[in-house]
Amino acid sequence: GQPFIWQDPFLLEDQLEEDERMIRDAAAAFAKDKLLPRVEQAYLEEQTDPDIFREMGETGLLGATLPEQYGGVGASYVAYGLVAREIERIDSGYRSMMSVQSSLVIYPIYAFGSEEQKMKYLPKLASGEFIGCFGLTEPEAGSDPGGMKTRATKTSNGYSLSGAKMWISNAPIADVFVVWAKSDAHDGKVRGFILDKGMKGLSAPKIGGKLSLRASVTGEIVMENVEVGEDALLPGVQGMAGPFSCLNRARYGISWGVMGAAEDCWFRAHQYGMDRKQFNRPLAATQLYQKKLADMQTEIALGLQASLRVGRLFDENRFAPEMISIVKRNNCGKALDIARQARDMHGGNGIQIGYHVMRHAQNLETVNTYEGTHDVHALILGRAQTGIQAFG
Ligand code: TGC
Ligand code: FAD
Repeated sequence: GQPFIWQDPFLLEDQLEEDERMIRDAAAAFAKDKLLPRVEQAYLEEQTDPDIFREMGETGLLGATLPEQYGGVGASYVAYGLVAREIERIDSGYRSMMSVQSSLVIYPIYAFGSEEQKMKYLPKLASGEFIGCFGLTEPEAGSDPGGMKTRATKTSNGYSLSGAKMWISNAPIADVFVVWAKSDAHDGKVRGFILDKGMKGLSAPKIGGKLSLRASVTGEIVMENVEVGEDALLPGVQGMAGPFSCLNRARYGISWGVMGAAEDCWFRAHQYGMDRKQFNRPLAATQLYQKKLADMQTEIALGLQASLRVGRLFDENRFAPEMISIVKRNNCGKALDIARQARDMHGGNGIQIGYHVMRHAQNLETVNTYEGTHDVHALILGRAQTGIQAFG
């Protein structure tokens, strides 16, 4: 019979295509060589190194699903998920930098942009020469982004944008800002605009003092009558379907990413339990410790299979957003539980930066909240089952 591989209980490895494994291996090597050596200092000092974007770009990890003509490698969405898993094995903040660039900046320009916009932005975003950010959330519109106040007002040769975005990943170091605003020239419908760093009236102050996701810089986007031409408008989409179709991709990637963070916690807790002795025996020889390891293994194996299934459906263009809500919600919630358990299983050492588990647990608090909170995804699924919308 088949020997049981405890680290890969359902033989996920067998279900991947050769080119998916190659991209995954490149991401894993990059994560180990370039990200792991930096993460502790970055986290402690709340410092984001912008060079990481160029290094990710060189390795083909930004906009990997883009066709080659725009600077991508035409990878599958399964491959994209595998990249997220490898990067988040190191830190959720690094995965955030990759996801925002790939799913929230490159994707909308590719899907909804003009040919001129694509040629101007996509190759440089894919190489990491440009850093991008995505402005949807506002101080008073988080779970309900349709309640945004940012406005685009028609001018003689374009638009004037005013408003404030909050909690925006990459914003303080961004060159390119994909911003969503209600446009008076389009019946107040939400439209997407591409803004460039340095435009008059545009600023992106850093939000300091985060106790989570400290290796990824977060900021506001403040727009005070920012004047743009007609060429800043994303022509191909209007309404909330614009930002939501980007979120579908990012949320799907997150469902893989958090499993990487959870695996890192699981493997570290496993090793710690084998090495550490109390009462003259390894911690891993106790029933309670083994039960926790079994729970971690089970949830991670199930979560990865679910993400793989959604990824395959994504690649066949047969996904429904509710499928993504299931895997985003459940995998984030399980990963957070696993990281908290792993922290506990490390005893006092578990609070130290060098043991990595508490950093993951802190990061996963953010990941459980952004891109639709755990409860908001429950309400999306509740609506799909009952036909009754319980949001407002
Ligand atoms: P609702 O009435 O449901 O829909 C409004 C319009 O949008 C369309 N739509 C979608 N289209 C594609 N994909 C989806 N997933 C879609 N969901 C909705 C829908 O068809 C409709 O279109 P139309 O043409 O008929 O108008 O919208 P609602 O306003 O009632 O929405 C409620 C709710 C809760 C589902 C939604 O607002 C929601 O998902 N809230 C969570 C907000 C969120 O996820 N924010 C994320 C901000 S970005 C971020 O966090 C980046 S962090 C990334 C990182 O650093 O890694
Ligand atoms: P709220 O919507 O105020 O929610 C607070 C609580 O109330 C939550 O528990 C929520 O589940 C609950 N709640 C809300 N509505 C309901 C309801 N109807 N029924 C029951 N419970 C409800 N946004 C971007 O646009 N771009 C980014 O790049 C980005 N990056 C981020 C990076 C970080 C580090 C963080 C923390 C956030 C980021 N976000 C970004 C914003 C993120 O998407 C929002 O924080 C998230 O959508 C939740 O919105 P909120 O913070 O306003 O919380």
